Amino acid sequence: MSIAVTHRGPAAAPVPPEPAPAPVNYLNVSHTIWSWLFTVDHKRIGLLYLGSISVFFVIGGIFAALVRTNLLMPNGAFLSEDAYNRAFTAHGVMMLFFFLIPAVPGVMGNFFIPLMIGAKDLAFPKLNIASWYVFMIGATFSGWAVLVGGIDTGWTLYPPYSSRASQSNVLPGVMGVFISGFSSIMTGLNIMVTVHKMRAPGMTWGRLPLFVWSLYATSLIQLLATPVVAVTLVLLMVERAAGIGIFDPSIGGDPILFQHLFWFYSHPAVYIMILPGMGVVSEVLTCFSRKNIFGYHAVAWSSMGIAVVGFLLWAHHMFVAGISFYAALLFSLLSMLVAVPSAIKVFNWTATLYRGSITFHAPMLLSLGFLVLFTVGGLTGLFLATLGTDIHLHDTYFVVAHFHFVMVGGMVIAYMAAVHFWWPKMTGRMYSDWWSRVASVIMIVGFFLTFVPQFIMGYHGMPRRYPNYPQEFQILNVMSTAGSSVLGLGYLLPGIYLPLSLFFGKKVGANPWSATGLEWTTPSPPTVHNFEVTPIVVCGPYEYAIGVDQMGRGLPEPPGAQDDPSHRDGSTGPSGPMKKETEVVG
Ligand code: HEM
Ligand SMILES: [Cu+2]
Repeated sequence: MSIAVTHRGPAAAPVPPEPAPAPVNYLNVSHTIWSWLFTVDHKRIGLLYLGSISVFFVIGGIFAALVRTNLLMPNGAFLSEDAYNRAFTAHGVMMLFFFLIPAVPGVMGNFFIPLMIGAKDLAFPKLNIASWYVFMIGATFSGWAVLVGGIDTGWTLYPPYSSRASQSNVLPGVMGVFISGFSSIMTGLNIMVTVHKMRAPGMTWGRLPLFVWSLYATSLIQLLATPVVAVTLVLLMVERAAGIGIFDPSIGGDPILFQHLFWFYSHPAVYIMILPGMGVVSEVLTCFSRKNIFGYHAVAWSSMGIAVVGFLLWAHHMFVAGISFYAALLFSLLSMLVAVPSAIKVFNWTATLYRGSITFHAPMLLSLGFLVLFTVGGLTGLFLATLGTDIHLHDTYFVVAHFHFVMVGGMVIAYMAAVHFWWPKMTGRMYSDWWSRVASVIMIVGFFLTFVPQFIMGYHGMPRRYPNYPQEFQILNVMSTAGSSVLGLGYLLPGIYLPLSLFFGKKVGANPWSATGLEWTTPSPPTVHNFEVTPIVVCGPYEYAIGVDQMGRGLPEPPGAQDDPSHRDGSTGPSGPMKKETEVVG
């Protein structure tokens, strides 16, 4: 090289400076398909989950659209009665087992737990990638069962429908759910061990972000409840394949036994579906109101309370199944009890907002939506937990509305909030602010339009799982179907602007929301091993009032601060004196 330079002599044009190579991160470190399929990086595994559950969400959504369209006409618009059964079963199985249960733990848990506690990965990286493969094998079984003819038992798989009576693909469907259960157990185990063993110095239990607490509680349920449903599903398969009477009364079995075993898992499982959402909302509400969470310990311990008490209520699904009156009384009381920790959380979130400096970006809009919709869902649970009213409401559209308020209004909205909150960290790009706000509002409005009519028709006696209904319910059904198309549009929009942001979105720095968690001290997207030096944690997770992250470093200017006159002179608020340090962080 030096020879070439002397030859050219002094007249040679200056060599243009080489463009700085893009810093190596977990995305651009390698590009082959194998580097994704055999990755043990928790961040890439999170994205594998994101891709796969998005597909299952779309499949589940298509079946929902079929069901709702069919309900436009009192005698069913186009599906046969049998096809209708298969459509709502496919909807339930795909949405619950293959979207909602893995959504936040599989995507956000995998991606963010290590980043939030200052670790380089989860405790068992290979178990982690194994969990995704097991999940995909289970999904293949159930997905295949659904696509080649379907299952007609409902997602609850009650015998005798599911034992000998059904002519549909019960075996492969159940097999898929059984297999994917192991993936849930693996993820739960991995997260629990990680939280116990891999916290950075100074990250005490009292300094854990509430998202970590909520996933810890979720993991406890995944670990302890999933084996019960696994055993139950094996018994069901044995009965169906070998004709041994376990649950089917015609061959000497006990169908109520199935219901006990099924709900012993599936009631706690509804908390697998909601606790992670509660964790997301705790992060977002504090960040966008620039306040410490109100009652940190109460919120953290109420997650554990829900996880424990959640194991004691299963038979509230069986009040009309002929259980003894005294058992029903007890399960009713215990169901009321679980509302207490849920209410504690709602109170603390609301108190966090009080006198906060609130900005309404998409994650915040969605979290506020969660706060309202989850509260309605939880309160209507109390109507169902009351023995007298449940006899009237059981198996009506009131129940359908109740659980969609908690699962969709609660968890799906919280999942959307999580995606919008952490998207810039995961991808290094920001999506369209305007479109994301529009989509958030459409999701919330569409949700109300879809499910409020269902409360009314359920209360007036329209049963669930029926393909046809008396004329008088048509108006409410048409309203609900119309609302669901608004809701569908709300989900479609992020499916467009989020992928577009990967190419056209503005590049963001380490901490675009000016948030306090350790994950925001890493570059966006994070490097392969997350932290170049192990972070040392010096304070609690939400020190917005003094404006420092968990390592005690100053926060950058929060988004929207320019519009707030109190921030302009730099004398008030955290951003003034801390601003210089910001550059070090960013
Ligand atoms: C505030 C606490 C809650 C109480 C007291 C409560 C109570 C109940 C009761 C008593 C039923 C049975 C109604 C019937 O079949 O007649 C029920 C059904 C249901 N709940 Fe809740 N619930 C609560 C929270 C939740 C949460 C957080 C979720 C999910 C994230 C959820 C999901 C469901 C589902 C999926 C069903 C229907 C299952 C089925 O039959 O297919 N609930 N709830
Ligand atoms: Cu329950």
